[in-house]
Amino acid sequence: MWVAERMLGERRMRGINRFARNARLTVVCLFLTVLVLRGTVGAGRFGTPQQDLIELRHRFISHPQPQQQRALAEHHDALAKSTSTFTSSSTTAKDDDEPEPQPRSLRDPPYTLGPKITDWDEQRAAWNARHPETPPFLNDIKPRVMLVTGSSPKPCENPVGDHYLLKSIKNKMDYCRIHDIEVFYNMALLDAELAGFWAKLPLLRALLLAHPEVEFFWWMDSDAMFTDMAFELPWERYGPYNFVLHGWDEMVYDDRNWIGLNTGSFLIRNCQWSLDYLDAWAPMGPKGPVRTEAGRVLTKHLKDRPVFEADDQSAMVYILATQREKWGDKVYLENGYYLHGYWGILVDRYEEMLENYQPGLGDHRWPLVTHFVGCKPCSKFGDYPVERCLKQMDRAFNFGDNQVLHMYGFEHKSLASRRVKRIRNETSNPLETKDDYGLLHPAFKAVKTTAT
Ligand SMILES: [Mn+2]
Repeated sequence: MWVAERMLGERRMRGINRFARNARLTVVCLFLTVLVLRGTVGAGRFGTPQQDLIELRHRFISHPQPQQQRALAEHHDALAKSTSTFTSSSTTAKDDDEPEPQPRSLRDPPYTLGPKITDWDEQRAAWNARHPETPPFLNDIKPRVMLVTGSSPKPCENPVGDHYLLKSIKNKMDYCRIHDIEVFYNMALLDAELAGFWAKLPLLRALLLAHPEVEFFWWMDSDAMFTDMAFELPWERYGPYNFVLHGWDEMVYDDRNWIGLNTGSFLIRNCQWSLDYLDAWAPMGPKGPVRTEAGRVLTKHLKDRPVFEADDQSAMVYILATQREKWGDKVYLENGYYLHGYWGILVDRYEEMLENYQPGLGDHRWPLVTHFVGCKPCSKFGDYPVERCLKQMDRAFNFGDNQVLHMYGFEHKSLASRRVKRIRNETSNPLETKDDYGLLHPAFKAVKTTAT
């Protein structure tokens, strides 16, 4: 009896101890919850979520714990997003107008795109081994490619700009269908700090990590159009390279010229090297004092660069020119054809090209891409008069579109015309019609997956 009572007492003591431990844990959890929620609750009452986020960030800077900081930020973001889904559209519109967050200062820790990944090649290889149904190469040389492009989440300031964005994506869809390339069109600003020309960086990283089956991502600006629908990229040339841009070695490495390469149309391979490169590329991007100060550095060190905030292209030239030994051997600067072609030297020659050449050449005789650098049809002001830009964009679009219409027996009445005309008589044996440019059933589209 006494023994039983003592055992009961011990058990009760253990119970009390356990309760005390649990209670302490609960209080700690409660404290952490309040700390996290404070951001959200405070946001509604006293400030914007971003301001609170920055306060939170400052709170953690005294005890730097980058992983935890990002997790909190993401948690906070998720909360903010989930509440906004339930609000009315008018409130959502108001949310969109909320004041800009306080920009990152030069004293803040440098911008990072996300948690550091060091074994992506292994992770990706393991995933691909488990998914033989989507091999990263469609045949011996042709990689699985995804073309990535996009435009602002907002309608264009100049309403006609939206029509040109539509033409631009239609043009890309045509090329990609013919060449068996997937398309991703982005309209979301994934990271407010990297708005503008830098937005492609977080986007490419997100896609790269979500699509281990894709070997190459092909970034293309919305102001660039395909003008050679028959030109297939020389993939065999890029085997040893991870980054392919239009450019010239001497202009980048010797002259450090800011237009020695162009970042309006480039290929980036899905691999660890590319993640590392994106990490090295991003820190000059954050909007505000960081981007402004980085712009000063770039203008000082690069040839002929005007004074303006840091852009991704100048940063790329700067990195390659100053750290050639680190990155140079994996970067291919292409000038054998127009991966990017400056519109100023091409658009007035379309008639001459039509007279002398055929699609499929990709170079100055029949440019793969015509890029309207400096034309801003979506905004009110660009570097060139809007009328000239729009007229030439129509010509470029029709030049490319003629090759598409050709497959179906039509073409534009002229490069300036939206109207089309028949180019051959209809026949009762349609399958015997000659496919002049070989675009209907192109050989490069035929998937010859190597048997496993
Ligand atoms: Mn562009």
